Order: sequence, then C-alpha cells, then structure tokens
Amino acid sequence: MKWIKSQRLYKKAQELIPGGVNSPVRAFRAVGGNPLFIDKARGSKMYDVDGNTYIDYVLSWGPLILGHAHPKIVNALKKAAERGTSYGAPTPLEVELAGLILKAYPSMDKVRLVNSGTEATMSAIRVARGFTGRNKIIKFEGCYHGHADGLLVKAGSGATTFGVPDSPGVPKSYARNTITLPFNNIPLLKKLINKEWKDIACVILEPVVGNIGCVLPRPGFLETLRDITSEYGIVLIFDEVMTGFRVSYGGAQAFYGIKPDMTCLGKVIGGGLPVGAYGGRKEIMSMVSPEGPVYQAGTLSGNPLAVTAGIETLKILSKENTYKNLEQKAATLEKGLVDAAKKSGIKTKFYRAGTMFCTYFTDKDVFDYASAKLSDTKTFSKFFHSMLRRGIYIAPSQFEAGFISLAHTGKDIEKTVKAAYESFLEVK
Ligand code: KE4
Repeated sequence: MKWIKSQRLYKKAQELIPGGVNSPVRAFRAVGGNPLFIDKARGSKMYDVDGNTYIDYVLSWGPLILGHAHPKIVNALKKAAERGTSYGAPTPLEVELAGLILKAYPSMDKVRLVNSGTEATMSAIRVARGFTGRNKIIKFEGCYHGHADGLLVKAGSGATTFGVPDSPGVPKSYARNTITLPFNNIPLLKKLINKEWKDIACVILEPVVGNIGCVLPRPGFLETLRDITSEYGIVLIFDEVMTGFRVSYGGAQAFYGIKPDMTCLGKVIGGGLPVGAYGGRKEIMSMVSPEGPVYQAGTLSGNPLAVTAGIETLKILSKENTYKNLEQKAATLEKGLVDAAKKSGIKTKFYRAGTMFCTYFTDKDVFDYASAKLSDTKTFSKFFHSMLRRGIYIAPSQFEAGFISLAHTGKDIEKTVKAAYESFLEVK
C-alpha cells in the first residue's frame, strides 16, 4: 500500500484545520500514523485517494448500516435536491420520518429532529431538567454522549460525587452538576441515588457502551436502573445514537426489553447525512418549545435531504428478514475472529450486540471503563496497521466499536478473518 496523496493532503489539512481533521478520532492519534483521505465508497468498500481499497468496518462510525452509496438512497437524494435543499419550514418528509421513528420506538410519544447526536443528548438533558426542576445528571464512565459542556466531565476524585471538567473550557460549575459512576455497578448507583435523588434530573447512558469498544449491560443492570429511576421520579434517558436501529430495529430498548423515559437517536436515522433526534413520553416532550417552555431550535433541523436519506434507510431496514440477514453476517464474523484469535494463540476478548462489536487485546473480562482500559492498546495499534495493510479498515482506536453492514458479503468476511489471523500472528 502506498499513501503518498493522503500524506500530502494531511500536511496541507493540518495548516488549515485543527489537527487536519474535522473530528478528533479521525486523526489516528490513538494508533499512530497518518489518516487516510477517502476518495469514494460503495457498499462495504472504501477507496482512498491513493487508489487503495478497504473493506470498511467503521461505516462512518455507525450510520451506514446499509453500506456506502446505497442506490436507493442516492437516487432519492438526487430527486430531493432538485426540489430544493432547505426551506426553514415544515415538510411532509419530517412527518414521515417522525412516524417511522415513533413506530419503531413505542417508548416515545413525540420526537424532535436535530442535526447531530450531541444536539440530541444536550437537548434531552435540558428537557429532563425542565421537566423535573432538578439540576444534577448521572452519566457513566466511558459513555460518550457528544461534546456538550456538561457531558465532558470525569468522575470527581475520591468520594466526591461531583464531576470535574474533562476538557479545558468547561466551567467547574457545569461539571459539578454531572455525577459520573462506573457502568454496571448497581451498589454504587443505588447508594448515590438514595443520597442525591432530590436534585437528580436524569440518568443518561449508552445501554450498550460503544465508546469504550463494546461493553454489554450485565443482567439486571438496566432493569435496576429502570426501577430506581421510576421510584425517585428521575428521567431515564437511553442514548441510542449508536445502538438505535443497530442493535435491533427497535434499538437496545427492544433488545433488552426496557422502556426509557426519553431516547436519543442519530447516525443510522440520517443514513449518512446529519440527523439526530430526541423524544420521549408526551408529558415530558410537551415541555419542548413551542409547545412548552424549554427552548431548543435549529436552522437545518429536519433538513429535507438528510430526512430523505433517513426515510429511505429505515424503509429498507424495516423490511422482513433484514435483521436476520444482518445477524447472520455479524455472527459469522464473530465466529471467524474468535476462532482466528484462538488458533493464533493471542489473548483477546470479543463482545457483540447485534451488528456492533469489539475485539479487546486482554484476557480479562471487560464490563466497564476501568476493565476496558486494561487492554493492551500497543498491540491493538500494531493490529490496526497490520489489518490496514491487508485492506481492512477498522476503527483507529481500541475504545471504539466496529460495525458490519447489509453490504458486507461472505467473501468480505472470509478476507477479513484471514487478514485477522495473519495480523494476530504478526502482533502476538
Ligand atoms: P455526534 O454529535 O457525533 O453526531 O453524536 C455524538 C454521540 C452521542 N452519543 C453516542 C452514543 C455516540 O457514539 C456519539 C458519537 N460517536 C462518535 C464515535 N464513537 C462519533 C465519531 C466522532 O466523534 O467523530
């Protein structure tokens, strides 16, 4: 593989854009080396500016569950663009997408479209605070909900329950309202809520944590969360920006049978264009302006092109057998990767929920942020580059999830498993 044009572009990009990228994780900082600049993509494949081909398991960090440039979506977008790109006025398309979302997520009575996952979670938290009149929020270590100030917070040191900023620019006063707990830890959750519930507006979590790789909820964790938040009038927010329409058509809430009070969506519902959404029970969503007093707005919210891509994506996903087909691909890949690791003798742990998954380079169970952090990131980085040289594009960080799409073929999976076996041997 040669990457001359990517390197040249990266050098130029760094003079114009912070870090040369428009989102930090794309810069390959966690694995070293230079990011690839992509020329085009189709189906399961991505093609960089140097003409190299990759089987893609990043899929734009989740949205492209149908694969790249799906013909139905491309054609629908061409037609939509000819009708105009934005009106700043309501359209029938938004009504159609809202209907598709609410049908798939019966825990939601109403939904508001926004432009990103960050906007969705930021807005949902504001509404939960407005609805309860309380100020504090609980999140879990390692869960990422976008870059709103109050969410860039890490656990306070020692016994203090108050958060401290996890990025410059976040005032301490914001961080103090965010309490961070370890994922899957029921005793600590119960202890904290019993003590602080009077000023806790909401608990927000990724029901399957895709931002530390792929960490599954332990049996009873989501159920306890649901019971204790109901008991104390705390709004339970499922951030399903990544798990929505990914873990199943009805997301993690359908997969695990838990009904949150509010849900945040993104990624898949835009089919690769910028769409986020938040919704919930009608008495909560009636707080949202202009129906209610909690303000939230957006020039391009419900944008006709983005919504068209979302509608076409959900229509295809809602077809009979789609998730059976996706599950068959994901299970085949899982078996291949687990067998390859075993055969190579390297120690790994593999976790999967629907079509999102992660291989950790560790021989210990991974069930939260601290245990995920024990994995060997140096070996992961070598594995990443070894796979890249073999034409397999996985997430450039041990702490990100991998995704498979409807476009990945049996041949793609075979090639991936073979490359993984060779790479495991190379790095062990
Ligand atoms: P966006 O603002 O990036 O659309 O969504 C934020 C967000 C919210 N909630 C969850 C569970 C998410 O995973 C995300 C964004 N995910 C990252 C990948 N781990 C997006 C990639 C990036 O930051 O470039």
